[in-house]
Amino acid sequence: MKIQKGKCEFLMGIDQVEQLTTWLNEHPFINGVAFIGRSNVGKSSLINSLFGKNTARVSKTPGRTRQVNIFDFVVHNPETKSEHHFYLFDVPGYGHADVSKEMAQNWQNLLDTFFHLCSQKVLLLNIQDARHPLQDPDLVFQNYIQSFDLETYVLFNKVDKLKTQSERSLLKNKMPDIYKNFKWVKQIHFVSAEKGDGLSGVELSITNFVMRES
Ligand SMILES: Nc1nc2c(ncn2[C@@H]2O[C@H](COP(=O)(O)OP(=O)(O)OP(=O)(O)O)[C@@H](O)[C@H]2O)c(=O)[nH]1
Ligand SMILES: [Mg+2]
Repeated sequence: MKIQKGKCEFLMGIDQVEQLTTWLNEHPFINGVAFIGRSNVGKSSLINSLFGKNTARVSKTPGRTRQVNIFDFVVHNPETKSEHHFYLFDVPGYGHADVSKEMAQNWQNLLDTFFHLCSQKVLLLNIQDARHPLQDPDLVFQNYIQSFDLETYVLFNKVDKLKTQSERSLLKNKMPDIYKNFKWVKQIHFVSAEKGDGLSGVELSITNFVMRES
């Protein structure tokens, strides 16, 4: 089973709560995946690496993805030679301190709407930074998200930035804490959107999930 790279299509970006409510109410049982994580952690980069080069916009400045971006993606099943369509969501990053109160509130409202109304058959991929695991905004998000009962996998991105031995052993030492903390999470992956590390495993997990739920 393979994600058909280059066949992922942008459907729309929604930044209004009312519009998001309407869209989600009209699509109650859809299958798909949602990428969520701190601003600048590499959600859009991961989407591009997994679904095709120019799918999502990658930012130089944090906080660029201000809307819920919705895409259609295709999984090819070589056994049956069939193609299956699913939804992909690029959800705006949380925990960005550098925005106005009003904007932060709008983000929170969008996130609340998204998680309250999104189909139970959507897999949540929570992206975190491999250099800074278990940061405050991630812990807050984790407490928040657990009540929604969505299947969640955590991806630690930017492992390519762990260059020195001491950086790598810092992460290694935190592993027992990480696994203890993420008992409620079904899978943990260590990846690099830039170098491609770990992405074939993530692709397999995504295709397994969406095909199982469809
Ligand atoms: N070294 C390295 N840099 C990365 C990796 N993934 C993303 N980046 C860089 O991190 C920055 C932010 O990436 P984005 O993909 O825009 O992050 P985002 O989470 O979508 O950010 P927002 O949309 O603002 O929430 C960009 O400069 C990327 O090039 C990675 O695996 N390794
Ligand atoms: Mg983004």
